[in-house]
Amino acid sequence: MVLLNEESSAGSNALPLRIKYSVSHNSLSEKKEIDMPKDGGAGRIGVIERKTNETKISVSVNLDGTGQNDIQTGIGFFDHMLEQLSKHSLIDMTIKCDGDLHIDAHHSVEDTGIALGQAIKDAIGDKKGIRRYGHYTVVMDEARSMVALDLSNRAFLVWDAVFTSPSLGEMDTELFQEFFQALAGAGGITLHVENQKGSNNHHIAESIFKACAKALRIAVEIDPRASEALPSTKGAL
Ligand SMILES: [Mn+2]
Repeated sequence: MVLLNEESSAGSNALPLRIKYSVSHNSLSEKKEIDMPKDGGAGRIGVIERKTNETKISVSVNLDGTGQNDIQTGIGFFDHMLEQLSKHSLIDMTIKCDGDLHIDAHHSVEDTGIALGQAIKDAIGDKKGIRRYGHYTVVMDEARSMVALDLSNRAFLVWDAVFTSPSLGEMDTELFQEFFQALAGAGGITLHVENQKGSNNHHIAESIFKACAKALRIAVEIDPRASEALPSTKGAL
């Protein structure tokens, strides 16, 4: 279980931004304080530490960033995709995963998706003012992918993408669906992924991650016309 408590929020001029969070897993429990120096001290931040017998992961995100990232999962192609996710969403991301790659990349990819989803969900917080929905279509040479998402707190993945190559680098292509399933599940995201065209597997994967990034950017942004409103007629999200 991870509890996150954002002590300093947007608008503060104090630097560096201090985040308090506590982490507990199994019988272990620890409390940490992290300094995340950010220009202006503003930002919606999520910090997750996750440790199992299979992976040890730390993730921090700033939704109000510029797309800076430091990503090391031990899986080159996965790093390349996560860098796209950060760069094109403008969400700053630090992702470190130390996983059981001697088995295969499955646990590392899935658990990174879980931790990233949790971090984004925590950073969004009460969802007040966000646009909530986002969709984008990205072309990359012959490939075209569409991602539509709703930060609904209802986890749901619709996956429509087929890879003809079993792997890209050391990453099995079947793990892309596992990643987005984990991201949607932990992030409370209704997530539809559709690859519409493409033959090059690198292009298919990359266009999906870029489309997800652009859709996510739209959805997490504060709508200036409704910055104090919860985007739901239900009154809860
Ligand atoms: Mn590429």
